Amino acid sequence: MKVLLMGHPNVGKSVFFNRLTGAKVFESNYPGTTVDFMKGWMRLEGEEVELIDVPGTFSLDPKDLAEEVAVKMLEENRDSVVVCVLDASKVERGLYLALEIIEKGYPVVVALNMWDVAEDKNIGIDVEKLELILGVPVVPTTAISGEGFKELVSKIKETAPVKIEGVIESASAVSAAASAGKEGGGESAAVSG
Ligand SMILES: Nc1nc2c(ncn2[C@@H]2O[C@H](COP(=O)(O)OP(=O)(O)O)[C@@H](O)[C@H]2O)c(=O)[nH]1
Ligand SMILES: [Mg+2]
Repeated sequence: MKVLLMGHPNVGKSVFFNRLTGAKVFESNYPGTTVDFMKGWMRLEGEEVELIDVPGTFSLDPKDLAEEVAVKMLEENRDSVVVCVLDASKVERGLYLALEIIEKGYPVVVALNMWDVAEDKNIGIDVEKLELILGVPVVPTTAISGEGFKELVSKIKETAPVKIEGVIESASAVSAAASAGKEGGGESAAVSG
């Protein structure tokens, strides 16, 4: 088993990597390219597990060489758990990539990083509702302070692949409940602010 850190550029993947890995880390170029990535090891329930800081990508439909490498690394590591790092202050933008990775059948943990920034901007995210919709663990994190990391790490071995059809069904159910709630004056969107 390996752990892949994936997400858009500038969401905090490298801060995650540095916080999770020990002293032994390697920087290498992806074979045949100048695209570099970091590889290290993290402790997971007493086991040393390889952690890869995958180049940032907006989607699994690559638009440049770095994105191509990101997609290849995902495909070459079928036995991986993917920690999908999203910027909690721009959560809608990152969800598409998370859904694409879930759809490919990888076990995923979603990190809502930059939680401190989201809080400063008064962006409220209903983490439980998002978890209910996605069917995978969702953990608020602030990588620069380490907040949420203990919980995040504990979810890596717990997560399992989910069917995208299930995600679509639960999203429809939640949105139906939200419109019913609105009629009654309630507020049920997963993201507000
Ligand atoms: N406020 C805040 N800044 C963060 C957080 N995580 C990362 N950063 C900062 O965001 C920038 C991008 O982080 P980096 O790890 O290089 O992003 P990457 O491109 O995904 O690897 C850096 O300046 C980090 O210090 C966080 O949770 N909160
Ligand atoms: Mg980085």
